[in-house]
Amino acid sequence: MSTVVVTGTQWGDEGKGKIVDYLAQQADTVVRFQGGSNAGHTVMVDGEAYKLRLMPSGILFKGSHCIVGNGVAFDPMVMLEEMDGLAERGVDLSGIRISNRAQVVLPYHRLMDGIGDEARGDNKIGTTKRGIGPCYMDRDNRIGIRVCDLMDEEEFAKRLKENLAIKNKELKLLYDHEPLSYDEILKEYLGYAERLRPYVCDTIALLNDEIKEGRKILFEGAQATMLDIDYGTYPYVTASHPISGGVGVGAGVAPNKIDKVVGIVKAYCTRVGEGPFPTEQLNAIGEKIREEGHEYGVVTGRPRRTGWLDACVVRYAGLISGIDYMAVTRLDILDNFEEIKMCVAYKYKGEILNEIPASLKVLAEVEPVYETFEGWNTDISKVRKYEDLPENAKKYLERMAAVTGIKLGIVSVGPNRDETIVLA
Ligand code: 2SA
Ligand code: GDP
Ligand code: MG
Repeated sequence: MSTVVVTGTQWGDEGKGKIVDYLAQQADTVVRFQGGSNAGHTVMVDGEAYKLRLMPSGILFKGSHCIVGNGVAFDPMVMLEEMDGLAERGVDLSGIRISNRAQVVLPYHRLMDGIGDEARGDNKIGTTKRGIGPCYMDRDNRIGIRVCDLMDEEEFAKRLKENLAIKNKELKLLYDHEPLSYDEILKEYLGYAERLRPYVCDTIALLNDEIKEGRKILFEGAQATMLDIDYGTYPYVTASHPISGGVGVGAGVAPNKIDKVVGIVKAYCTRVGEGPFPTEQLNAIGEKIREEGHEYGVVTGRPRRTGWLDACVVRYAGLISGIDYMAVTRLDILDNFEEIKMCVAYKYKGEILNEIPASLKVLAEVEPVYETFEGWNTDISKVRKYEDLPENAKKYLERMAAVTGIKLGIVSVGPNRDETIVLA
């Protein structure tokens, strides 16, 4: 391994945090390249849960560099909260590096995300309300405030004044909301700036130097392919690029510098927020998956929607991200099912579709073509070798590899580091 990208293949929460933490054992540096505090990655170490949002999941390894790349919507308040929580638990924070080009999330972004999404009524996206969409909107509108601006008191004060004048007008006009206080935000953010200053640097130069030196770098995707702003179920998507190509724009590392791409595949499917989900099970099976898997949002606590594995979606992710091998997670959650289904194709108006339809109207109406597998009805959490998995579990995995066209590399059978099977 020298440069590896980890990307989610479904609608997020596949267990990327666990696999990043597992792979980070051999990495020198772990990098976030998109998204922000909307991510929720739970990492278990020695039975203790660490819930990370903005912080790269490699933080639990002493000495590793943890980079927040330029493509991240950076919320200094959340970052400091996380840093304080981790420091209290004895985690070494000295490896953190924050890009001076990352866009800063401000209070008006969080506020507008919340009221803006609710105001869409039936068309709401169901965002995490962490201000991610509005922050990227300001970037694209070329009025965003970057970390380098936050580090320059005069520049920050000027830009905040200009932006807040616009935002307060919008808040009043669109939502009849009272204005936010310039003085309060200025004071709050200058306080953050002082605390964060030692960690801020040009991460593009740093990363490219590290690559030249042959250091091992892990790029940690948040969210997933089907939530990608261009490749996902638009408009029910996040505002960034979780696909492997996101590394180029979000970390300043060229495509020819990437050695491997790992796709994380949950053994079934979940989704939080609105939007089509062809294999969703709005029935007792869906409830059983949710309860066995404790499928609730890490950031918001929202119950996740649940359903069978959609191999069409994983195949699509493989294509877009150039996935070299997959890490299948949470196979143990299916331990107590008599029957397990896998969607291997979509049918629309009686015809088999070869591609994931762009039109959400079509996607909402496709009929999943299922294959049914016998369950294994065994506790697999203690299995450490592929050959020791029950035959029915292997049949399920091998069919998954065949339908998606992606090699099987890792099988995860529990949240802890050691509950991991690596295929030779
Ligand atoms: P946003 O806030 O603008 O990114 O929301 C847009 C859509 O993206 C979805 N999204 C997510 N889906 C799954 N997990 C996410 N992270 C948290 C977690 C979510 C939580 O790990 O559990 O705690 O609820 C995540 N982040 C964004 C979101 O649901 C919208 O559909
Ligand atoms: P992420 O957003 O992709 O990092 O995933 P989340 O952390 O939001 O959700 C995945 C959850 O599954 C976390 O609570 C992990 O600790 C847990 N997890 C990861 N892999 C496994 C596994 O193989 N088995 C079980 N039972 N839990 C797992
Ligand atoms: Mg998550």
